[in-house]
Amino acid sequence: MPDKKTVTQTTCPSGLCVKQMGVQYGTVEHITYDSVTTGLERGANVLLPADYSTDKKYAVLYFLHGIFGDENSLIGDDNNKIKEITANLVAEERTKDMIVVFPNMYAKTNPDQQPGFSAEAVLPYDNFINDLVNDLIPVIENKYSVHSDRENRGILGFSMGGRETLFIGLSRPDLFGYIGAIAPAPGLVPGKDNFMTHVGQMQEADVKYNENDILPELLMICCGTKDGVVGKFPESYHKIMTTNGVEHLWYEVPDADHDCNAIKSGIYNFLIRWNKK
Ligand code: FER
Repeated sequence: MPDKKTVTQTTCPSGLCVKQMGVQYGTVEHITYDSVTTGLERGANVLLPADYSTDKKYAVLYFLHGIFGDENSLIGDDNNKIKEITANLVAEERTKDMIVVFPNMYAKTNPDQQPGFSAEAVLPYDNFINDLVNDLIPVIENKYSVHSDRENRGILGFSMGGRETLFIGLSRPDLFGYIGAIAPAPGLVPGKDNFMTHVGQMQEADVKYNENDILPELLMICCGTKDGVVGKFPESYHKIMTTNGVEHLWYEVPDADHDCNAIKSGIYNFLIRWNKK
């Protein structure tokens, strides 16, 4: 079983990123749902395995996009190899049978609002936790044949999605047993970068679980060594967690920028640790 404390394979093996003979790859369907949280109809994409069957129950991975993205960003970019890596790892029985949900993370209540680098413009991202918990998860669990326990509910995010993944994962360990942040963006805690000043979703001292919280099975953070967008912010989250005694897995992806190489590595290392028990 892959180690939950160290990473030995920092890049996604290339064989997992190509179509293999005898393996079938999933299909994507677009859904819409009425979001009470936002008062708007919202969209999501769902990657179903090729042999999806209501005779079985699947784990669910929620995969959150970066800033300015939407439900099409991650799965619509073939460089991320999401269909390939997921189906190949399932075929090798190295991860769970799963569906992957790609939400639109900009949970705005004003239809005219646009994302950007200001405190006000990022607020809808911070509101996504409410849409996810109260609207999207119930819709997914009603519509698809899926498990609904925390061991079978994972959350993974890239950049802005990584930051929200950490926020959601720290806030709701009762809901998510597996949590992964790929190159998480600044702003989880107060800080400043070239783009803006961040008030912080929480204080550094609160980047931890409460005494009575159930702890995640996996809390992973990774980042490319050449990330030119979020730089050392992911490492700073690792350091804060270490200071606060939060058990987690931190690793760097050699030579990766803020790009698909970090994403593929993160998917791979997350999924091989989210395996059958
Ligand atoms: C920031 C730097 C990076 C920030 C967001 C990002 C909201 C997100 C980047 C991405 O999603 O790719 O200061 O502030």
